[in-house]
Amino acid sequence: MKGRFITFEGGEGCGKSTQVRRLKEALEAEGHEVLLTREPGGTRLSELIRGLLKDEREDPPCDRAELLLFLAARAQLVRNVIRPALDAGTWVVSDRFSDSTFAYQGYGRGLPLDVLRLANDFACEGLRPDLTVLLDVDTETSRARLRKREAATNTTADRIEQAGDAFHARLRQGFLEMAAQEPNRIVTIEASGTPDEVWEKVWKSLTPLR
Ligand code: T5A
Repeated sequence: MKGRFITFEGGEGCGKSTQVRRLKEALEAEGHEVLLTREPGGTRLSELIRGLLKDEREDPPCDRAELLLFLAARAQLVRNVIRPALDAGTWVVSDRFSDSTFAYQGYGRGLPLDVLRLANDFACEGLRPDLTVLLDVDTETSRARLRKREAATNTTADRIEQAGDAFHARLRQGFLEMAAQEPNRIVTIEASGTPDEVWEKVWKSLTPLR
């Protein structure tokens, strides 16, 4: 039997990575083989591209180059990691996937959605998630969480996190619109509560797959 493919989406600091880790543990406790991955990243090449996307400031990618770099990283991850894992019956949980491209490069940067759909389908060979958990927080909460993390880890915001509030408001709106268009695949969770409160909702949203 093929594995299930679950993705987590949302704006900056919405708490995906925190919830993804808990989900892996919970699914493994139920006896599933689980592979955790993230986008951009998850293969050597894709991690190299991740570094360029997040930190290149001397010659920052223009919007179209940014899109193509995200898609190149995704093509490599799908072909070499996600597909083989699903075929082997492993459940794959990904911290971001295609919806991030529509939200960030489409709604955020303003690239045409019809072009994005075609290019994305080509990159991921038509692979779609079985379930997408959208963690929704307002821009203020997201900024506050990131500031707190930066202070705790002595780091600074990356190139994309530094985009202005209007950009982040557009992509949030984009995620919510996509969720309204595909209610059977995308579950929206209000994620401003504590990690335990959010986890309860995340676990419940998995019921149809388990
Ligand atoms: N991108 C990505 C695109 O533009 N297009 C694409 O196609 C793709 C795939 C990736 C960047 O690339 C962009 C989106 C991103 O800008 P990234 O570093 O992977 O960069 O960034 P994020 O995916 O945004 O991941 P983050 O780690 O920054 O945020 P998370 O995963 O949402 O949040 P998390 O769990 O790390 O939590 C953030 C902080 O908040 C705390 C955590 O402890 C942590 O300090 N926290 C909470 N605090 C209070 N209450 C809660 N419920 C909390 N949950 C977590």
